[in-house]
Amino acid sequence: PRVVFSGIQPTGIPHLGNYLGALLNWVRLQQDAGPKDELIFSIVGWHALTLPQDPRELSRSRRDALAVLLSIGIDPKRSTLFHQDENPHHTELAWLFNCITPVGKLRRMTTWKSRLAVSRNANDESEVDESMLNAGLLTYPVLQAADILVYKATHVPVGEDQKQHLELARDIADTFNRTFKGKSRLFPLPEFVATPTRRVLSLKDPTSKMSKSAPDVQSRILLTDTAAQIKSKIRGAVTDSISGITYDPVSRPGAANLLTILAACTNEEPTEVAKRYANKGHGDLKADVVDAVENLLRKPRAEFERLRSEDAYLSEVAREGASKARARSEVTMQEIRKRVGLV
Ligand code: AQP
Repeated sequence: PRVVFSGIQPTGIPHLGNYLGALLNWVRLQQDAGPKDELIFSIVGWHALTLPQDPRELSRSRRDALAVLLSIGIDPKRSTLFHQDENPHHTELAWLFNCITPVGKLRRMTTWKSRLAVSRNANDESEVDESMLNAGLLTYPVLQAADILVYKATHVPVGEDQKQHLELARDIADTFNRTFKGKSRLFPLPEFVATPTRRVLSLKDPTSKMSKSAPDVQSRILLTDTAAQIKSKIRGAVTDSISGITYDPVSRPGAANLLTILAACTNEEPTEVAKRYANKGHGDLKADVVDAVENLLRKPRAEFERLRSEDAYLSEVAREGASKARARSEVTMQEIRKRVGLV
């Protein structure tokens, strides 16, 4: 049987990239799961703290993330849905993993390198200085490994941007298995589960991914955006001035991104969709993307609006989810503590 684990940061309302790149897969895996498969989905509050967060906003985002996951169809009776920060086993295991992970490996993570690149730009090309960055930014991939392995997860549906971190998790699992040998290897090596839509790009800068933390709110479509907001954001998406539509992610990333989004909505390949627009303009493509995205988001948005005022229900789901998660990970932690000698 499979153990599926994935997480999302409570850093704002999830966007179309989160949805098409990861969350839609969570729902599909839940639908297709066999009776013995386990599904564990987490809102990873501790990861959000690697960047400065306003406490009141973080608290709201945490709750909103839960409501969004329920509104897209995660069923708390079938899946374990919980707040990571309500299960201390994640940080306990992260500490043990920190003690077997070379710093050099963490410095090679592209997420860390891009943080250094950002500080370099902010500093006007002056020397890159690690002292500007907190240690959490360097070590959070280790916490991610703990998030996954504390449930001995076998399958991890995440966006392509997370692939390198998953490789690290496999590496850490393997190091632990070899360092602390028992009768059998303790951790499975978790597998990446790809979605058909690997990467949704920013509507304003189609060379970077759509992101919750990008300053320009027009660059992303939130799962709770109204029809009017969806229309204005897609109409304003950056494309190019070449006539006719082709799928060319390298030289026409803006148009390719719109084709990717439309293809995800219609369950097709972007190249197939492109053929229909070969003799049409960006305006025609955008009009159809507006309709397709609105159709996709209409139901979850209405469900979110209904759920967001259901305080008692949301608290109850979170409480039950955390309790199930803790009971589940305690079993793994007992084995781990025994192997390392902390008994
Ligand atoms: N643009 C994207 N395209 C495809 N998948 C994406 N994911 C994120 N952005 C895209 C996937 O969504 C899941 C949850 O992401 P997350 O919130 O945990 O972290 P993130 O990758 O850091 O996402 P954001 O939106 O960019 O958040 P901020 O700006 O707060 O860092 C993951 O599986 C991710 O791969």
